[in-house]
Amino acid sequence: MSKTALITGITGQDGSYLVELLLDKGYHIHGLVRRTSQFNRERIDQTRSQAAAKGQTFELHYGDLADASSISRVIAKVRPDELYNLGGQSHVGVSFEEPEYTALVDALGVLRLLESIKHISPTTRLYQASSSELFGSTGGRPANEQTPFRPRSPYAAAKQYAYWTVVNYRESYGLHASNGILFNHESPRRGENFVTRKITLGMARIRAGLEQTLRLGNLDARRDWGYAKEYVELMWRILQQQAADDYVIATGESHSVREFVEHAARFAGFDLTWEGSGVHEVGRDAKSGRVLVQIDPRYYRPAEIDVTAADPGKAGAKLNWNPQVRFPELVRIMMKADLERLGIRAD
Ligand code: NAP
Ligand code: F7E
Repeated sequence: MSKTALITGITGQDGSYLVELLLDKGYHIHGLVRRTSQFNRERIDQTRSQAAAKGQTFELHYGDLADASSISRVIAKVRPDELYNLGGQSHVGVSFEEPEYTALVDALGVLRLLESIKHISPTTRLYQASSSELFGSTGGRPANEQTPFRPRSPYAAAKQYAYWTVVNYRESYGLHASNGILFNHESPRRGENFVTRKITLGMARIRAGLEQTLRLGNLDARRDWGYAKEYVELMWRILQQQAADDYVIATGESHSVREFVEHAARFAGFDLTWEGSGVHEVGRDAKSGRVLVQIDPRYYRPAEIDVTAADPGKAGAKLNWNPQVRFPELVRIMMKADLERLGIRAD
């Protein structure tokens, strides 16, 4: 018999890939969506039409992670076999500007889901979108499931509350609730104010003559970047395990923002060279002499994580995790998509 999944954050990057995966597996899909002044369902519109054409269930329900009554109403109605909590204020930089809202949604949101599951639908399995931000700065040492947490942003502090609440409800009430501690994962569907997408979109727009320069913050931050489309498969695998547990998901390789810019620029047809230092550093196209990249201190954060590094060994052994898309291929996929969106053929 087909299973039923409820997804919060279904309109986001990860939600949109997860829904495609679960529909392929024959799931009935329900998604929680916020009321917005304009529809923002571009990432799932096509999938929804395809599901309708095949007669597959794909229903959206208004609700908000900040609104407990909407959550319990939807859980009581859907009684999902699996609940994927991908919703939330996901921008670390913005969490310094909106710390209270971030806590309300990212920390207390999962508490509301767990309370509803406990009372209404205790056999529902819950996946919580935890984050590598929990680890803070590990000095370049690869973090695994045993590494202590040291959050460095309101976002990370909220995610830490959520993480431990999931563990606590598992241990106290026997719920099947798991944390996927995912390192950064990107795609052509990534929000435009995350650094990877900002770079690929910016380079494509410069190439198309729509913009002059790309303004960035800390070029030397390093991240373990993987491909979102691959990572959602792991969310599903985590919920198929007999026992609920917590897993680090990452590629095991870290690269700098600077390297990302260099790869993206090359793909867009530029030959980038760096000059100067600090806020005066610029990236110049050696062929034309044009400045393509400038530093804007507005994008520096009050507290930065200089390097994230991961040891995804447990997921490798238990979930058969073996990432296929590595850094250069990820940049290529994103750059190609953004160039093609602007009508520029890219190979
Ligand atoms: P995203 O693209 O920013 O999507 C976030 C989703 O959450 C959107 O659907 C958004 O709805 C929804 N949302 C925001 N506030 C909400 C609220 N108050 N109530 C209900 N829904 C709300 O994020 P993502 O990259 O897909 O990430 C998915 C989850 O994984 C997030 O929780 C994020 O913090 C976490 N995470 C992401 C990464 C990563 O690298 N991508 C790594 C680790 C963890 P709207 O469309 O209406 O804005
Ligand atoms: O920043 C630096 C910035 O905003 C990456 C979220 O999905 O992954 C994501 O959080 C790095 C940081 O992602 C700009 O300072 C430089 O060091 O793309 P980001 P993030 O903060 O790593 C984690 C795992 C999550 O859980 C989050 O939900 O890039 N950086 N210049 C910049 N960052 C941005 N956004 N914009 C810049 O102009």
